[in-house]
Amino acid sequence: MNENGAASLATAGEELDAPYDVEYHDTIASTNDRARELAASGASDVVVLASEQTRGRGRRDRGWTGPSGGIYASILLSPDRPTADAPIVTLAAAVATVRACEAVGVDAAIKWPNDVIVEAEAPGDGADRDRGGRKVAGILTETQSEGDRLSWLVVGIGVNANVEPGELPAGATSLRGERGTDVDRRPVARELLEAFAELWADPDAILGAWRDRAATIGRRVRVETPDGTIAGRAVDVVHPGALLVETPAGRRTIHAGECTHLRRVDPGGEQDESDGTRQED
Ligand code: BT5
Repeated sequence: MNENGAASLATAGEELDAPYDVEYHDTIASTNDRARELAASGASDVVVLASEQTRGRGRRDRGWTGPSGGIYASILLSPDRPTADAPIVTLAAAVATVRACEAVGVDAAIKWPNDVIVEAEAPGDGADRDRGGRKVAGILTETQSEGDRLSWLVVGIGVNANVEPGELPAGATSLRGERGTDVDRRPVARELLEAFAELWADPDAILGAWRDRAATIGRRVRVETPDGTIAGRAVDVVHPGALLVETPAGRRTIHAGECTHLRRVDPGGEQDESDGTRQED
């Protein structure tokens, strides 16, 4: 299925079944930066949507490669909620992103907390064996608070849609790369925004929906946290988005960190699934 340039994405906001105004840009530095500007001017319930980003941002000052043909969306909200609840929005966005990928036939899963990946089809099978999960989308949530309440929240989602995997960092893939053909970005963007709005309206459904699409639960993981590295088996995710990891020293609750999925290569050892390419959350 081919789409006609950016035209399809440009109209994604028309008759959207979600309570947002959509501001579309063919190209922009960063949709998160624009959403923050809108927040500063008092706006809310706005989506900044773009086909290309020239200075996209990841977490912790990392960059986000944003070639033309992608879907870059930042949703600006002003929820009346405690700041501590903010991670749940990242989980909702991850679920919505998986649903959007599924809308064009790409099976994706969530790597805690903010990566959407396409997993190797069957571990141990074929050339994919050592590649592990390939990152097809990432999420960056930014907040501003007054006291312990949120003033605003921006959840930024970057989906590698009609871009060549070769234009992306190692370990990344795109919807085009997975399907072998371009996708129509309009239904992908609409599913993304509509699924997000549906989950956001029913927060109690978010954790269950996340668990159903999690690649991390049940996996051996290594998580680098501000307090050191924790390795063990990921057993669950709990409100507002913390990962529970069973370690030899007991169960740990991890609120933030860089998570690597590990796989056993022989009875005595483990190695990164990413075959030397570091994959961070
Ligand atoms: C993320 O950060 O995964 C969050 C990315 C959020 C991007 C969206 S796009 C719309 C909105 N506007 C913005 O400016 N940002 C948001 P993190 O977990 O820190 O991952 C960043 C790392 O992923 C980089 O250091 C690269 O290794 C890798 N990476 C960069 N670009 C990528 C891409 N297009 N696809 C896959 N991996 C990428």
